[in-house]
Amino acid sequence: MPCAFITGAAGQDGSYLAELLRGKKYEVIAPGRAECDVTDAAAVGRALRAAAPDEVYHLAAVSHVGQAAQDPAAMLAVNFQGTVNLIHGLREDCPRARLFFASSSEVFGRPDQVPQNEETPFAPVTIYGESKARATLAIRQARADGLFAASGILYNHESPRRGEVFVTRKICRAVAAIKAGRQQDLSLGDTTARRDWGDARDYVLGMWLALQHPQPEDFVFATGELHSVQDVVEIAFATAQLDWRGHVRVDASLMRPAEPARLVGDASKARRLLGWSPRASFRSLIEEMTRAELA
Ligand code: G4F
Repeated sequence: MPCAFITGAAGQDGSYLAELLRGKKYEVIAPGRAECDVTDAAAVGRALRAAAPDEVYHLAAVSHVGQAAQDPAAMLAVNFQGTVNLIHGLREDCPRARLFFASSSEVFGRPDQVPQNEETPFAPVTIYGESKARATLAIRQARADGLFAASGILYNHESPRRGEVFVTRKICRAVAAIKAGRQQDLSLGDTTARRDWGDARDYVLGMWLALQHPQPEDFVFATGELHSVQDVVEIAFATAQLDWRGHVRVDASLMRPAEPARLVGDASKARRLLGWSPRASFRSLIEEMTRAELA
């Protein structure tokens, strides 16, 4: 039975990935933050020695871009230093294990190249993007040093398990609350902002496929489609048979000072080498998320 070690298993991606791997008859070791704080190098080493995993999925991160404003040092510590600690622990204790790192489209910032691929230069415009860019470079270095270390450059990916701070889930939850008469208004930041939104369940399959590939590489996982926050609003309200007009307010305090732009991915390398493609459509994903909240 292969053994997989997942950091950040309590999150949306970690929970779906653990289910996928258990379905494939893996033993899944999913330490909580208390058992394996990735910022504590000694704790990471102990956890890896005890688990002796075949595959490591490093998903633990401070993942909400807005959290950087509250504590940028913590974001860098978890997202960058945590990755360095994991690489070091693997090199010392499990050098044959395969490592997957969950990188982000935010590494590209506001790129001129559209869509982006694995060769697009990193130029982050947020602390979050910077933390992920630095960690992705550390993964590339570890690969050059002989570790099997792969990165998935993940574009936004959502599901009914998405955290409530992210805009898709925020909108779907608010629609259900408005439908039930518990809420009147939904305040949003920039509703013209556009993202490449996919389904988290497709993306965790990509993570697993990246580690089954004979070589460790970087892979973009994306749908290649851009949609606006306003598109999410219109689909979610329509799913609940509500008119969004009269409910949605734009609140300037929710606008982001440094907003990435034009983040749309070209996943043709993952399609070609891994046979990966996103199965879910944007519309069906937002409808499913809204129905889950209504239920
Ligand atoms: O849902 P979001 O907060 O996700 P964001 O910032 O794009 O980050 C997500 O995707 C990244 C990949 O590109 C990941 F690396 C990261 O970990 C995370 O998963 O915001 C999406 C868009 C943004 O343009 C934001 O400005 O929605 C816009 N937005 C407009 N009003 C809002 C709101 N976002 C939030 N969270 N809340 C609003 O009221």
